Amino acid sequence: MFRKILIANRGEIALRIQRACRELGIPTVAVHSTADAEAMHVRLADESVCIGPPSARESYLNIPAILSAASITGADAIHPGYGFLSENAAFAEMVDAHGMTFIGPSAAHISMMGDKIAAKAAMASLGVPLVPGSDGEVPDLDTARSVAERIGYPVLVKAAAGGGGRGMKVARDASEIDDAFNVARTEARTAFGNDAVYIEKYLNRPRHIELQIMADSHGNVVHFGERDCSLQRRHQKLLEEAGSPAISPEQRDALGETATAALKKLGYRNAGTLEFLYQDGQFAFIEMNTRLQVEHPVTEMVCGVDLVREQIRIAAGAELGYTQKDVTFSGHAIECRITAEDPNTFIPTPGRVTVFHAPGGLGVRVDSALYAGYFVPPYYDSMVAKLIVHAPTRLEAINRMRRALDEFAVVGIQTTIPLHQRIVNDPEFQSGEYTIHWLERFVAGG
Ligand code: MV4
Repeated sequence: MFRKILIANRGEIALRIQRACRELGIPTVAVHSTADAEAMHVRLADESVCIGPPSARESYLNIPAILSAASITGADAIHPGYGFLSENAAFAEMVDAHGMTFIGPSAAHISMMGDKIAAKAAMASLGVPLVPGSDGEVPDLDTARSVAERIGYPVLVKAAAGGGGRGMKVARDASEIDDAFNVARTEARTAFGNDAVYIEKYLNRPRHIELQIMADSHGNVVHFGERDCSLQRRHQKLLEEAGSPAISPEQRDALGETATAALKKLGYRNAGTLEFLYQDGQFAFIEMNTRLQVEHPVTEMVCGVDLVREQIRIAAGAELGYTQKDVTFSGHAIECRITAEDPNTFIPTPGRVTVFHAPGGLGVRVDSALYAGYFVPPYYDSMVAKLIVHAPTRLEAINRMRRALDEFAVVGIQTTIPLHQRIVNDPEFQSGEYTIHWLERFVAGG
């Protein structure tokens, strides 16, 4: 097992990782920017190192500073959390080159999945279903036009280096393909320094469903079921559920079997999430995330597993120690991502928190680094708390979430708690029949 783990992150996820380390008896090192000197993740760590000024580029993304901090403190492993350096293959490689362990997949797998064309080619060759589309990169306009004619409009031009909604252009008919292709290409070149694009059939009303998997370095792979992440606004998730209200246990088993077999053949290691679009009873793989995800707690609640603990054990070379049939699903979990934003305009609201009272009681979990007196800095992501509930049925989980949101008191800054209350009180949300477009319309006022 590791001697000491450096956590290359901040906020609630830094606390989440510290908690897993503490339960495993592993000391932790926190790193922080000058703006985060008073942050909870620094207060709760065994040791901390200041790695730079407020801007993330000079602190949480500062690879030399983070590697130096690890080396000075004698850390032998680094957990990247999500965001920041978590999907940076060069960083993973450098951690290894410095004789430390990157808690995550190999640099080669991070880099493969970072290229959406390579990721899709790998998954297709292993029997995972894809959205109809181009066979790899679309190099020129002529190819773009013929691919679009073959699969039928509307189509979506996507950047190979994109993902998470960046660098996509829809062409509704043949009159739009030239512009979509040219604009997507130019944007991809400027945004990612890689102008490779590909084309998919545009699905008009899918759900966004993702599958959590975990693989050890001994060839064992299990899945922990799906999460429904369809409730997004501008590619920011607001609420996630496990399981999906649209998926049956049989569909979950079938998808899980295909996905785990594929990742086993790929030699993938550590935590990973396969993203699918689900429409008309069909799953289509679109991307794979090679990190721990923000919404991992809903999976933990229904499976009764500590995913961060598993990541650490696996990175240290341990075997999973169980098989797919040992993974069971119990009840329903919902997460609300609470941000320091105006709930109507979504403008960030940094400032001092004067009162912080988190809800509690049976089946309620709050992952947050807030405390009364804390100043929410303006430099980073505006998410300040994740409220997760677990209950035997979806209806009970919704009622528990309504109760927990009512109990939550944050004074001093505006938060999106009132918006979450409106969502969970809405009959359409309660019906479970929503697509990726539902929330945009809901926040726009119907
Ligand atoms: C799509 C799609 C429709 N058809 N691909 C957006 C984020 C990125 N991960 C993939 N995205 C989409 N890909 C095809 N072929 C619609 C979206 C999409 C979306 C996906 C998931 C959640 C919210 C979304 C909002 C808008 C568009």
